[in-house]
Amino acid sequence: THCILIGAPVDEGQRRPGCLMGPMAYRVAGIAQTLAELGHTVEDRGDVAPLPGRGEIHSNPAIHHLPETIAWTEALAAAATTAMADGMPVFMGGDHSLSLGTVAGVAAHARAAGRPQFVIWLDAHSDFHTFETSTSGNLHGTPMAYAAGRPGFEPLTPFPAPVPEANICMFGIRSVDPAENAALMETDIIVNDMRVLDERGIVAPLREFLDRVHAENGLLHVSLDVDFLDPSIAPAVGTTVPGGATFREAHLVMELLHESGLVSSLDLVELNPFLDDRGRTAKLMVDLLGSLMGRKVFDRPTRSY
Ligand code: DIR
Ligand code: MN
Ligand code: MN
Ligand code: MN
Repeated sequence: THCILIGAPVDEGQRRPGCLMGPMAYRVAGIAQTLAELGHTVEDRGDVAPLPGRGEIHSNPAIHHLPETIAWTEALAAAATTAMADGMPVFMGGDHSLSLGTVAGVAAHARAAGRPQFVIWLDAHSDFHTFETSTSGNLHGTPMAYAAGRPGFEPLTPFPAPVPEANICMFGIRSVDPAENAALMETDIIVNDMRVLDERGIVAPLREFLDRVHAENGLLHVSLDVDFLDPSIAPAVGTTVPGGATFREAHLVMELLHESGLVSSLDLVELNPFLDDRGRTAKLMVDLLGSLMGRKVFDRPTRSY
């Protein structure tokens, strides 16, 4: 695979400074070497610079950094669409508001290619607020709703090619605000919250979804929020929520994604290196990427599509 590293030092989607250091932390943690050792070609396109922000204000007074977020969204969507034509983009965040742009860019590419877009959202949170429903005003809580084509994102341009609800699958969910919950109840989005993972394990629901992506010849975007992981193994995130994915669950997800051969783009988001413990969270995220890109314990015969 030709892996295209794209830094997205976005910090404006939440209130705890530090996510802007994420791209550099991934580089220091050896992200390029990890991919190269697995036999991939690697191209680091450096960090995306946002276009100039415009002076929008919003009727929801909680919303902050809207002009900056619009600027990031436009710049990242363009970078994503370009990169999709050349290889597999790996977006190194940056907080999760960067996915307003990356998912828009990959979905636009999928539409142009005539293939359905699918999204796997690995996160403690559903990120299903609109600009109108957010009470925190933190726009990292909105990208999933934007990608699903929900209204309420003015003055952002409408999502170019909304991802069908049934093509969206969340894992690890354990913090959902009331407005998000109400909106999700009205959708066909597959919400594998922690209750589902405790009852069924992570493998069965993941395979069900991957089977559909395969059957429909879809493109698959994976968005990995650090807080998907349990805080005991991944402390470097502003919004820790107890009860997250274990080390072994997380690597298993990544290995199954690799075996599927379906992943076409990836976000690594919400790493705040300022909160890290001797780089362990950055290193864990790079190791998870290693599993996603083919690292394994031994060459077991794999189920292949
Ligand atoms: C909360 C927290 N739902 C909010 N969201 C996220 O602020 O809207 N935290 N994404 O990481
Ligand atoms: Mn998130
Ligand atoms: Mn989260
Ligand atoms: Mn947050």
